[in-house]
Amino acid sequence: TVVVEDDRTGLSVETLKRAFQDNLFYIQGKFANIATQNDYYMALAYTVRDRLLRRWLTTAETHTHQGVRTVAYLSAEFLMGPHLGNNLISLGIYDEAKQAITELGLDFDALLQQEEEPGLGNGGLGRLAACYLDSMASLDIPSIGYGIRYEFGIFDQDIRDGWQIESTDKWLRYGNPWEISRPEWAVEVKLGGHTERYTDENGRNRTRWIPHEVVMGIPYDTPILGYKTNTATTLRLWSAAAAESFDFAAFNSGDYFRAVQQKTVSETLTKVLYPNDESAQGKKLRLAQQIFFVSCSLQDMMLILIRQGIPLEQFHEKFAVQLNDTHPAIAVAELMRLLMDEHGIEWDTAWRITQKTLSYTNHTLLPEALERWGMGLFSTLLPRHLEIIYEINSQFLDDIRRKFPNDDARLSRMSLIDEAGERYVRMAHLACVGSHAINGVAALHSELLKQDVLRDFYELYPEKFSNKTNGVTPRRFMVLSNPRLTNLITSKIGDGWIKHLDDLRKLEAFVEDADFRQQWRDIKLAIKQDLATYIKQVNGIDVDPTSLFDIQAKRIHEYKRQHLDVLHIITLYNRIKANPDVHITPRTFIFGGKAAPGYFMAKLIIKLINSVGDVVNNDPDVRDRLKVVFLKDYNVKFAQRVYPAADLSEQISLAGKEASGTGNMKFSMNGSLTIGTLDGANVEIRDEVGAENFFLFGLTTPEVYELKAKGYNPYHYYESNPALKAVIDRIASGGFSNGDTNLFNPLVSTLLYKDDYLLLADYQSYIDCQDRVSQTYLDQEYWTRLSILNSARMGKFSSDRSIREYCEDIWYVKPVAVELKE
Ligand code: 26M
Repeated sequence: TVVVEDDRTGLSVETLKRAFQDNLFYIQGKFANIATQNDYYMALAYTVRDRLLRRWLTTAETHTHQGVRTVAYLSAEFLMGPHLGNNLISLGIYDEAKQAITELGLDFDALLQQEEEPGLGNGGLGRLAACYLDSMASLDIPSIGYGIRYEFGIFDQDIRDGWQIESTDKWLRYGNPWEISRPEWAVEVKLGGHTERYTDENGRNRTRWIPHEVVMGIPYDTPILGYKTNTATTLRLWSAAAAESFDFAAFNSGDYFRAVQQKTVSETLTKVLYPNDESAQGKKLRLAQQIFFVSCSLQDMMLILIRQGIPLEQFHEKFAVQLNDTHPAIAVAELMRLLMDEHGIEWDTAWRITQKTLSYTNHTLLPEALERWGMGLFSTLLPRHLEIIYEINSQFLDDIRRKFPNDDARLSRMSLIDEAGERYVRMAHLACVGSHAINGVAALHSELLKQDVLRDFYELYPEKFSNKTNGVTPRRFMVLSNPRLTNLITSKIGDGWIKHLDDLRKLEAFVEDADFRQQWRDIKLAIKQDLATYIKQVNGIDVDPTSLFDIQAKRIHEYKRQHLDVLHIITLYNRIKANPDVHITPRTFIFGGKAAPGYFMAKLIIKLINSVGDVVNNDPDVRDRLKVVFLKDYNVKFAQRVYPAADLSEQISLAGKEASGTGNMKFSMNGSLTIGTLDGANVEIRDEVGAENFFLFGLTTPEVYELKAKGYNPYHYYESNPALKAVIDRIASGGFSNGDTNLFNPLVSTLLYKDDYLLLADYQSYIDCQDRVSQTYLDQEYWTRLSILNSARMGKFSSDRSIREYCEDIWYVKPVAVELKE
């Protein structure tokens, strides 16, 4: 008998080839002889999407019919990375697709590289949201991600003359095969205007909001297929459009141009992602983006219930809404408003529903990153929300008075309104009051929240607080990004570890197997060779793949201390200049990361890295023992190639500043060793891998507090440490700026006279630790053992573990199996 598979669902190589050619013709509208690389990519993408659809629609139907509680993950950012490779892995047809494409005479890896990633996030927070969607789907948790469909994501970074140059990220230029728009489920969002009281038909006093403008939200859905399961959840991103029905007045009066102008104002709302992480400036458009996506999302959830005839009094039984930092914290007031003003529910009931529905994750300890909105701006844009916040605040302050009588200082510290000078709405306080659960993202961070940033809230509601240490998905950051290591691991312990990362412990049995160690080393070397080829192509720099690849890849920020890494490079350079025959373990220093466009000091750090590179890479005395490379335009697609290539991962933030970090986990899983401080999740990584397998340096958090309390004087460290002095002097005297002593002056004087992030205090400890790293690398057998043990002991840092904890302690949701009908 001849069995012919359906072209849209069949998974055999033959069927994949047929479907691919069919899509090239019917979707892209091209004969093969004129098809571009992008046409081929699109044809493959549609071939894969077809194979997701049955699971996707069946998942939605199953969750609806079972009436289960769904997690709604609200995030202003989702940094998804390319979809194609990940979906092939989840479907379990990566090898088949590769064979099909190869047999058609095309370059499969080139097609994967063709995908323009949706860079709809800045860094860690956005990528965490993406890992959590993957884990929720993989664990069969009913879930939906809600966010913003920015037309321009995080800017593209170029380097010119050593400086960062930004350009717009036109990710939608060639279309997006992964999304389906659902204009029939559009909703309206109000902005501005004023409020009015009225009496409803039942004689109750109600409030009505007469907005200044109305914007439409159009949902765009992307399927999120779990790994080797039938569950495919949804990422629903909102795009702003003009409400056609709204400015009728302008149309009717014949003011066609004003009506069209109004349209462009509406559509600017979701034009662009704000590129600053870790600093909150009160921009009106940013607040408009927040209320826009939050209101769209909450209305959408309500419509889902209303369509099924479920009363909104059960809202909290059907949805657990997670607030990814304070960016969606306006949800507290918006959920209250929708329940009361739009659906007639009484305050007390609405408040119970709101608190039971919402929970809040904090991602930062930096004071400058805490969001607050100026009262003028807030009341102009959200007059009704301000009234609701005042009422929440008045009841909240009464609560505090009952529990802490006669404590005015506490009242003003905790109030939702900052009244110290100019008045502000404090979004973290709103999130804490309106949620039943508050969590930090690593053990240390959660402790510091309780002792410091949210101390008053902890004293008032200790039961709300918990820790949920971040995790990352091993599907994208091992299986997809490191196929060679994946195959080696699977050949030894089977493939169960991909869903149960704790199983990696079984690798420990092979640490003493010299053959296995050789294979492990060979793989690392091959990956480093690939990256060296890329570096040669893009940066024009020759790097030695056998040298120690020392990588720091993350957003550029003073607290992350990329410039401490640079101080180490210059220290080694000085040793060489003092004695060219000095023994140096050859190293390649690799940096990647974007600076916020308005963050001058971060941009100057990029310039410094490139300037030091120019000198070190070209000085014959160095004899190629040191190379410094800045990889431009670091993004998820590129990160996947970088993590597997590292020998050493730099996690060197000042203790008490990095909430968790997640790059630290991705490097370590791929067999990199870590040099790091006791900050964020580094503490837990070190606990897991063992202190003897982790290069620790630097002050602890209590030591940092102590030093600052007694009066920190960076200049003292400069004066009393000749090596450090020589490093700073070389920068200051123009050693990396052709004698120009002005260029790096802002950096030098900040270090000498301010040094908020204690680089000079941690310098010697860092250098000593780096010297131990260099020594250790000389014994390749020993290094390999440590590398294997690092991977083997990273099970805890799967985002599957994090999601299980959220489900258990915060969301109260259980897995739901999805059965595919014939
Ligand atoms: C705020 C206001 C206006 C514009 C942008 C922002 C903003 C955007 C992103 C502020 C912060 C943003 O991200 C912060 C972030 O990425 N934090 C990181 O979160 C990770 C996941 O929990 C942690 O691992 C990192 O330690 C933490 O820095």
